[in-house]
Amino acid sequence: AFVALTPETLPTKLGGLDVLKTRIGSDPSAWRVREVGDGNLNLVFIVEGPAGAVIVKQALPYVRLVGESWPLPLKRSYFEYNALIRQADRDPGMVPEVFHFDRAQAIVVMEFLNPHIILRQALIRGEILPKIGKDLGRFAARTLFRGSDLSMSARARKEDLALFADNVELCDITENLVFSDPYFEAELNRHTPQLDGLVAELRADRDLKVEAQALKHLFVAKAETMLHGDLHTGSIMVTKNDTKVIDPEFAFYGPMALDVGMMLSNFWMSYFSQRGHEESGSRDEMRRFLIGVIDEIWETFVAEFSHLWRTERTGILYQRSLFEDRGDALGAELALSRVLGDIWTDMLGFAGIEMHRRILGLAHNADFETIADLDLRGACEAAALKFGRHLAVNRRSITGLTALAGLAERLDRG
Ligand code: SR1
Ligand code: MG
Repeated sequence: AFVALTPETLPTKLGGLDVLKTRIGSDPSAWRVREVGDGNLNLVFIVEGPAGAVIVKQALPYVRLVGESWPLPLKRSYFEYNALIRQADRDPGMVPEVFHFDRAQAIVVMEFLNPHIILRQALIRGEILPKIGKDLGRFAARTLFRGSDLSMSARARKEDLALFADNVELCDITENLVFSDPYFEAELNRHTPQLDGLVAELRADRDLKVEAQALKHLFVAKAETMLHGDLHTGSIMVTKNDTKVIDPEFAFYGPMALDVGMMLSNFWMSYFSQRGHEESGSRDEMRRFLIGVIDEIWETFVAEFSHLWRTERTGILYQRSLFEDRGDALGAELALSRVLGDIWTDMLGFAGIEMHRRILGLAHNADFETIADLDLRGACEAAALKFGRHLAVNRRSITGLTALAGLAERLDRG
């Protein structure tokens, strides 16, 4: 039967595993164990010893943020494990290495990333990270392209579609928390009181609600590739020179645009929160950095996706036999433009909706939550909500990131 680990029981429970003895030290009684999980769902332990350290992550049979009243199946750990090994293959070096997986106990033992910190914390501190845009743009392109029918064999892709189709309960969280709850008075919602007027306006905004549901429609029906599924800045760890993507327990087959949109959204939210973190000096350099990162992620994504399209298109979609092999390279390029155009449009929509749910729904972002002055927090959040509404409703007519940077600046100034 499943038993939740504690720092006291962990050495006895896992001390027999050779892989851990090698990585941490042969005497489990000398291991030091700390529970450090600060996410919404799981237990996370750092286990250190004379030979090194590992992370032990264990799912709980309920949502940690809410408690036992919200049960959540342990099998999410199986999806996380399967996603991690596929991402490691599709973009080597970008996810923590997995050392051990125990399906019954919902435990993944993996590489301890040190001295990495959570990207969201780095952005709140105002740290400039020179590699982040390229690393994340490439990660998105490689994992999204290589998990799809553009690249995989039809059988392998359909088998993975079936494997991840069982991640129903985590998809259900996103379906409710991201796409529906922010737009009505759902029980677990909360928001900064200073936003009351704007929240009422958004909940009465028919165009916005239609777009949110159109995006939910894409989320549930466009089973295009294996997504990370929860690719926000709390799911990324960084040093100045290294980027790692963690926590893919929400993985499933869905629209490519979701991962890209959620990622950019969280950088935009960081941008709008900077005003709340200026106690120790201006954050103008940080603002320029964040706008630059958003550009760089998108440009790198497009460049890498295009490169893979031209060099690795081995799946059943847009076969070379219809285009390049018949001397019609232009046809393949036109198809690429169309695919990227659809990702662009939908990415903007997902980005907008993600901003709303982090300000109006259950699960908020530390970027805003750590702003103690509620008037200031409300002003930052209001700018993000308006920006998010623009992205979601006008996504089909937005032609580039430059105009969006201008709008963000105007809203940020208030
Ligand atoms: C009840 S879980 C709330 C949120 O935490 C996770 O990280 C996901 O973002 C989810 O939507
Ligand atoms: Mg998570």
